[in-house]
Amino acid sequence: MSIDVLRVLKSRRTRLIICALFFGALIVWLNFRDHRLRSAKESQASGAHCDDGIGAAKSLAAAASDPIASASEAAWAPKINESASPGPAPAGMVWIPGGHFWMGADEPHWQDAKPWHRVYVDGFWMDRTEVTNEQFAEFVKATGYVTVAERKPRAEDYPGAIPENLIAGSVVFTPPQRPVELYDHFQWWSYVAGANWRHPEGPVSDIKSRMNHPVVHIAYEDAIAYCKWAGKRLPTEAEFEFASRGRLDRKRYDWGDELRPGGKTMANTFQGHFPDTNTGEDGYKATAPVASFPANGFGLFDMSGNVWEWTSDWYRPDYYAMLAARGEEAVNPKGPADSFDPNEPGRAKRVHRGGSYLCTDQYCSRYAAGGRGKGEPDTGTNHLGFRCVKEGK
Ligand SMILES: [Ca+2]
Repeated sequence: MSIDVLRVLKSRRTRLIICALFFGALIVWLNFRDHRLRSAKESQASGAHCDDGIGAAKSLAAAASDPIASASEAAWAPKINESASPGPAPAGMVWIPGGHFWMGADEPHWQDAKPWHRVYVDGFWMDRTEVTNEQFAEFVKATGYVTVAERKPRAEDYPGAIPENLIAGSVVFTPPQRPVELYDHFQWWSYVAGANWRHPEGPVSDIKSRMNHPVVHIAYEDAIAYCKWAGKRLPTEAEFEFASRGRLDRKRYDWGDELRPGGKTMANTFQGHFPDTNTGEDGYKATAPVASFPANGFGLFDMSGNVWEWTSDWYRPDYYAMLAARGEEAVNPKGPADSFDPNEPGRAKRVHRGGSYLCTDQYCSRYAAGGRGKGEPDTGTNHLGFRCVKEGK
């Protein structure tokens, strides 16, 4: 440092300017911090998506405030088809008769699940449970299939990535040791090398005692490959919601309006303080064996909770508003033509449904009926699985 520069720094005027700049920067930083905390609290209050930020680790549809557009629509009554199943049930599947229903949710902050709109779906067969580790192992044994999480990421798919960082793995829920602010998803989601369906928490874990649990760390193409092998396909989002509501009309949960009717636990969700303290009050801190909780009105298990499940629809928060704007019932809707997530623009996502063992009213209550999730097709986690459906004809 030259003598001239030191002389300037020592001058009283310069010291005053430096002090002013320092306090100015401090005020800007404090404002920024307050803004982040405020945003985090608003996000909490608005029913954040459980999966927000997962894509980074590895709601726009301001629909009409009146959820049902007109009195004549309000009088419209849902109707379950009365047709019998078209034949004997394929192994492990249940006949879902299809019909006319209201799709959506009343939750005030779920803008992407509004407005209520009229939907018709044809009847279809649906897997009674989530696909289990045992079932997925049969598929892998028969086909030699290697899941996305088991493959080394290709350099061309991650331009600019350091080659040593392209390691096979998946995103794992890794709870912090103490309470944390809920705006920072990196506090509980980690990319773990070697995590995949055989090793849900990483290389040191296995599934030997979990063969009847839902398979996890399944990317969209893995789910498609399994369903195709089984002669089935993934459900559309509308099929999933029709099936999960189990003959009920616009109830908060798949089983009614009460979370725990008569004190009974109806689904595998999160109890305690999210994300640091999971009390496992419902008997499970992570996945449960499929069908550990009561079936819904169609005889389907875990349509709410346990693991999120892939559907075949692209995600857009304004899709329901688009359907409702047509002013007519949507018949067998298959999702929008493209995807848009305002929280992570540029990342195309498919819809997840049903919520998981990590869902809690403190952070994300999307295990409630009508709750929508979303995720990039190449990304599995240890709370995401799937089940298949089959055409009725
Ligand atoms: Ca589920």
